[in-house]
Amino acid sequence: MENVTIALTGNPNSGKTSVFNELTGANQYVGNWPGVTVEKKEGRLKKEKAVFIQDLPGIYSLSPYSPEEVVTREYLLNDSPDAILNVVDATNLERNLYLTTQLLELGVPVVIALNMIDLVKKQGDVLNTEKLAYGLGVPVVATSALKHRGIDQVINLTVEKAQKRETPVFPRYDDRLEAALVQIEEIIAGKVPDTQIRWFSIKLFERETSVQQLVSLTEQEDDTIEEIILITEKIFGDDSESIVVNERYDWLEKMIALAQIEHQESHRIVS
Ligand code: GDP
Ligand code: K
Ligand code: MG
Repeated sequence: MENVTIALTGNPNSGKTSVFNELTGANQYVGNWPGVTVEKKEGRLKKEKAVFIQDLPGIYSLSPYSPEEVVTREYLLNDSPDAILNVVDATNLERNLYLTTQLLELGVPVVIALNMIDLVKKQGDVLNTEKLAYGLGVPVVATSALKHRGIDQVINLTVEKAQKRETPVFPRYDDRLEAALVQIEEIIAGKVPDTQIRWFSIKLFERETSVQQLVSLTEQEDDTIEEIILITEKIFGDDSESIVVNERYDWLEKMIALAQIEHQESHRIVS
């Protein structure tokens, strides 16, 4: 088997290190507080040594504001893992899937481990993993790193997606925002990796300075992008960063509605 590298990514305390330990047989420290893993840790899949697993620092967003965000973001953008295994705390879907919206924009295959599913059950809740997978456009597997459930299934799927390099369809937002993003993409095409163009266009729309520095644009191109942003801000009556945040939450709301099912359907659900 050819080597593949899989990046474990998710919010702090979603269970990344627990999943890492399950997969690799390692014994990394699992702590019930955020920020335990600031450095990356790499291991190999127990049953298939050609699969490298990278445990990344827990983050809430792909912004460059905390050391964890910088380490994780630089790894995901520059070290090109073959797939992202996004560990999601199923008891806190909205906050966790907010990061997912950004991971889907990186041009890397994504598979979701809907972790802590034992706690969801304990609370008497049911989640429809099939509908959620349909909405997100990526596989979703209910897991419990604590009870050793779903881990084999989720890693097998992730390796499969990594081998096929099956990249997700990123979330589509309001047409008025999409129009701006398409125009920015036309300007930066060829100046950023093709697979990451969506991510770069959104970051430039947000006027993120660290990304502006990464893309070499002429002064005129810079001005054109600023014009596009200003027009869009006027249309929305909001600043560009807030526009993106609101669009992400609007999209998430629909995803969460898909996941949370009515009781009469619950007999069809496997978790
Ligand atoms: P990380 O910060 O994402 O690396 O998360 P950890 O692996 O350190 O886990 C955080 C806490 O959640 C620890 O107390 C784990 O034992 C616990 N944990 C991890 N996965 C599960 C799970 O599936 N179910 C339950 N109930 N607890 C879990
Ligand atoms: K932790
Ligand atoms: Mg950890």
